[in-house]
Amino acid sequence: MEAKSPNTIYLKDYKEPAFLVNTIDLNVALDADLTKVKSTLGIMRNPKMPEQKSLVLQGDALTLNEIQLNGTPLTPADYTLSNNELIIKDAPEEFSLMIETQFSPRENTTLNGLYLSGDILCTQCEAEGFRRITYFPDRPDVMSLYTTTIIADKQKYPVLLSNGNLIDSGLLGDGKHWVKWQDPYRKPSYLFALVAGNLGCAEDSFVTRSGRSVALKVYVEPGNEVNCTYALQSLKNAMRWDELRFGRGYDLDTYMIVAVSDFNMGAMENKGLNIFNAKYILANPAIATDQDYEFIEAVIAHEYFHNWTGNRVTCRDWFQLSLKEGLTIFREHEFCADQQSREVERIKNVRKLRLEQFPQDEGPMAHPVRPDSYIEINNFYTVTIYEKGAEVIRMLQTMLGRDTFRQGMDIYFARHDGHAVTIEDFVQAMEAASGRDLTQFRRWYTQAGTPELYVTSNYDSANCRYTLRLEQVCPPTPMQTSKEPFLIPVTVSLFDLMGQPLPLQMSGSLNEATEQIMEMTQSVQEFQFNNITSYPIPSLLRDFSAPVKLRYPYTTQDLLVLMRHDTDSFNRWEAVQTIENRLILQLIDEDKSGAALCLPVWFTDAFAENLSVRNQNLQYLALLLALPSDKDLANEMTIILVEPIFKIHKFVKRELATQLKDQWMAIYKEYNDNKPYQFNAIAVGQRSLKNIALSYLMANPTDEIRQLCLRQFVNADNMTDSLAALVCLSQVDCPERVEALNKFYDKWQNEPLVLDKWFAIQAQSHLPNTLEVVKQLITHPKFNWINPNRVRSVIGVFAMLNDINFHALNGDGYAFLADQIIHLDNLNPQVAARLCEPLTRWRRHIPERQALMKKQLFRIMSTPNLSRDVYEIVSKSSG
Ligand code: B3K
Ligand code: ZN
Repeated sequence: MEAKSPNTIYLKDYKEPAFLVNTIDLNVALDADLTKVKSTLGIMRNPKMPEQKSLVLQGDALTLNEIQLNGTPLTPADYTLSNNELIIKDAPEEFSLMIETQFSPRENTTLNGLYLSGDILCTQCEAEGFRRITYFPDRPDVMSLYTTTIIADKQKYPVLLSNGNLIDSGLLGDGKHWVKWQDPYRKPSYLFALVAGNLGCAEDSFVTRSGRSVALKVYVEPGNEVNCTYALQSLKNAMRWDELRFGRGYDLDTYMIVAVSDFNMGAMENKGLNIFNAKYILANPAIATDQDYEFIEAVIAHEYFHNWTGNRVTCRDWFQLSLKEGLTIFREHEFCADQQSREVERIKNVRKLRLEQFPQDEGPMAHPVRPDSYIEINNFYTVTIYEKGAEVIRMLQTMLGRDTFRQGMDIYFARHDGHAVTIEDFVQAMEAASGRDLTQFRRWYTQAGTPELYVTSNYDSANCRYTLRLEQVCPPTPMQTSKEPFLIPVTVSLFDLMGQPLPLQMSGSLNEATEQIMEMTQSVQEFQFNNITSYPIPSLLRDFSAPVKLRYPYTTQDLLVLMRHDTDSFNRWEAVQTIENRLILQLIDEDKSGAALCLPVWFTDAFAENLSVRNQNLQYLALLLALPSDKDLANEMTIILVEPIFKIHKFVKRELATQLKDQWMAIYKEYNDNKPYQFNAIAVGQRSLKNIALSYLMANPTDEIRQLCLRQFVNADNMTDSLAALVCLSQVDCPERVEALNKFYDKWQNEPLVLDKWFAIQAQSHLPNTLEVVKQLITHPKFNWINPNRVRSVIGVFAMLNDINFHALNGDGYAFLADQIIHLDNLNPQVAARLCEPLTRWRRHIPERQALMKKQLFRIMSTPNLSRDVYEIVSKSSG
């Protein structure tokens, strides 16, 4: 842990490394209590930085045993050793450096560096974990060739893995064995990995386009091999897809993945040896939901795609993080769209952006896709770097067209393979492919904040001319008070009142099409369309063509036409969302003025219309039928009114449940067909529709409906249906709820990933005693502070997904969260820092809540020995 006021790191201070490490030879004598690492570095001066003479190596929580330069031991007079650095002044031009360090993996509860997960020893080095293993220039622009020898007890650790190829192994006398791995590719230290343990292995193989056979190996706790089939299939799909879509093949003979239980995030793309949170590997219908299957496919593909976007071409420094993360999320989204349903995938991606990234852009942690500064880099693995970064890439593809974009990618790989580069290098590759000047587009990388796009229209029927006036405004964000206009691609179509698309002729263009891209470059700009012979309704920002907030004064009639006829599936869904958001906000106002609540007939009728159109993708239909969540609604309000949102949302859902009860029941019966579980788009669609019907029915539950729900819970052959029923029951105070929760616990108490769901469901309940329940849950024998999945399933879920209880006006929810953050910060700062987020959103709440939230932020702030992680978030948020 650090003392207070840690340093800020600035992009403008970037300097190339003074020394390069060509080779690193690691010798790791593993022991859970005391591991010794001998690291031999082949070092030379960076010819580009001749005037810098000191070799600076980072280290963290290490004991230095020995250091030798060209075989001669150094004495403390030859170097400076501080808490975090080992500096050798006046190092020679070229030399070999041997360093021996030691540390205890068992005591490492940060899950950063080398640590124990159960009985498995494993590593996490991104961003700065390698310095917890040995002293090293721990920065991504130092790329080296790694050879790793691992020595360990053979019985405890029969499997010993590292990056690259196994080149040798042997037995030692004292019950130990050793292996030697060599990675033929240069890599930065953040991609180093090592795993040791008693592991089972599920194997498969993949033949590349060039005819090479790659062995695929997924290592798991023995007994879990049978639950890796879907992960392996997803990996093969991802490998094939990257060959076809981007011409990228795999480059080693083996691709290894290890699943561990204790992991700070989803997974890690270490070269040739991914390490995964077991949650994103293990699946069978009884333990994993449809959503779990979707996540597994996405995360497996994401880490695989990093092999090119991240590993082969890596980042020069951590300010460039979105270079690999934004681009890889974009590739992941495209892959998932091709595997499952493009229309559903797009809606899910945009919802995540709106629910998580837009609020970040409005809060104290707002930062550009390429930040200018940070205190703790781990705090910058954000939805802005990832999701907004992906949207920025998507805009390039939209404007350049798929083929030119692909050429840009080819140029990027050809120019930079094997190097550590910048976002600027990426944009230049796109410029080279397209011949376009992307100067203004670069502002998406440097300016934070979500632009608001105000659109108005004018139809001149006499001259058949239609004009759209667009105005962009980007609110100030920390350190950036005024913004230059962005280049915003706004995809548009026009529909007549009957819903027919109109041919477009933008002035200056000869093309006639029904869809065009308006490239907005000014703060205010008009676009004219000629020969528009009937009154048009604009469908704007089609497929969500830019990460902005669109404001257009649609009438309800306009929205109903778009809901029924828009040819863009995203905007059809968007029309429904807009209708519902508006209606709920209006009912909130009416309720405030004391009027009796009543759902307008036109709305129920329109809703019922969607309910009856079932000749479409059922997963998409389920999305159409889901009301905006409390969080969606909160997003629409300047000041969030927690209780009114909760009350009116519940009212609308209950009304729709009651008035359309027969239709819901009919849907439920039609799709509750008891067919054996299958995971494919059609079956997933049927289950989503059935379960949304169930959730409406349970919004106004009779005895009979509760029994039906309980029956689904008990009889389901799969976790999706069983859990959907349990979620419904958990929101109702009834005997069936208790019965189901107990049954679930009895059945799954020894399956950690399933037990996480049991914890989460209770933490998410809207019932009024939930905070008390949550306090009990963190003292439950199965609660475990060291396991991030478990911590998130209780504390994270309560604080992030249970607004009505977390924001209780007595402030108890906030105090509870602060207590847990303070406690956890001593164990795992990365996870503790993530939990701070709900408290940082105080500006959007009513004054009473603001005061209560700030009080807790100050309390955390005044805790001695805060980690850099928590310090950064809390100090930036409490002002
Ligand atoms: N690159 C890792 C994230 C590392 C996070 C470090 N705090 C996983 C991913 O984005 O694929
Ligand atoms: Zn990633």
